[in-house]
Amino acid sequence: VVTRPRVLLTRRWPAEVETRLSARYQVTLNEADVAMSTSEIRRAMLEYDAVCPTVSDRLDVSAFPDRPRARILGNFGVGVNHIDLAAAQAADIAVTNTPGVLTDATADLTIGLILMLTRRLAEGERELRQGRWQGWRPTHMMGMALSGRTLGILGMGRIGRAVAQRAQAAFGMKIAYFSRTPLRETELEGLSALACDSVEALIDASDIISLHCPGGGANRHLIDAGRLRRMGPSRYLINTARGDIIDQAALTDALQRRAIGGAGLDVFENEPDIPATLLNAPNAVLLPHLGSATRETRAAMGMMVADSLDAFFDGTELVNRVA
Ligand code: 8YV
Repeated sequence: VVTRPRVLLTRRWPAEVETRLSARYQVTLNEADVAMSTSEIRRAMLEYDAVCPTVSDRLDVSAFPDRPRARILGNFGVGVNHIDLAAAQAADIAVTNTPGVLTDATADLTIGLILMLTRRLAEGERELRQGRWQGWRPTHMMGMALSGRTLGILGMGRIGRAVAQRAQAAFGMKIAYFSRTPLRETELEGLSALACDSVEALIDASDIISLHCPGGGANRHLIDAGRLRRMGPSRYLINTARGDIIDQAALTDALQRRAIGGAGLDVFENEPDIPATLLNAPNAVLLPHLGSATRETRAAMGMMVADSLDAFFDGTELVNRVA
């Protein structure tokens, strides 16, 4: 008999994906659905042919044992900064991710955060629910109009462009961007956007700065105390990318001193631990990493991982390979 490859899912996945994977593989589910430790992952690397992690797992170099059984890591998500890709490469383990399928969901949520922040939606809801609303008045809880304002996109990849399209088409915003790799005209897909040649120039040109670059590596603390100071009390910062792109302690301090206009955050430096000083910071909107959280998108992400595993074990070409 041919034994079926052993696959570990480190969290519970959408039911239809678990069902599909179980038809072909010996699947082990993390029934408790709690995050696994790096040492548990290291043990799993010795027992399973495929390990499928998420952003809640830390696969640093210590997660890679000598002579692992695992041959592929099918990451549930597009961001792979929680995986030491060099260690995977050295251990000859393939790594795949899920680009594209979560672009719209993440761009939608980014727009949601922009509206929550500039129109003070969370603040207003808290006031009403807590019985503090004094009734309508002309100067009550005024926010900032988006039309004619400039949205600065840091990282003009798939998600950055989808956010820019929405902001320009739906709200009449101007777009500025900074991108490591210059974009070709065709990649802008009809968007009229100002290319900035530095993060500083992007900050200067923008009313709202939204982060859409990968985390980790050189992007760690790209938004540091100096750049927050440059933003000043009138600009807003949005992060639906990765927590470590911002120096979170410096941001918290800037928010507490009202030294920047505000921040809308879906991602954090040490999820799910959020320091109390950030939890109670004025003019911050905080969400629990919901960027890709629609039923449709999470199912599509899982199916994409399943496609990658199938291709790997069929010996066909591995699209979405990152290592
Ligand atoms: C996921 C994400 O929720 O894809 C990413 O990089 O941050 C989100 O879509 C998360 O990564 C799940 O692993």
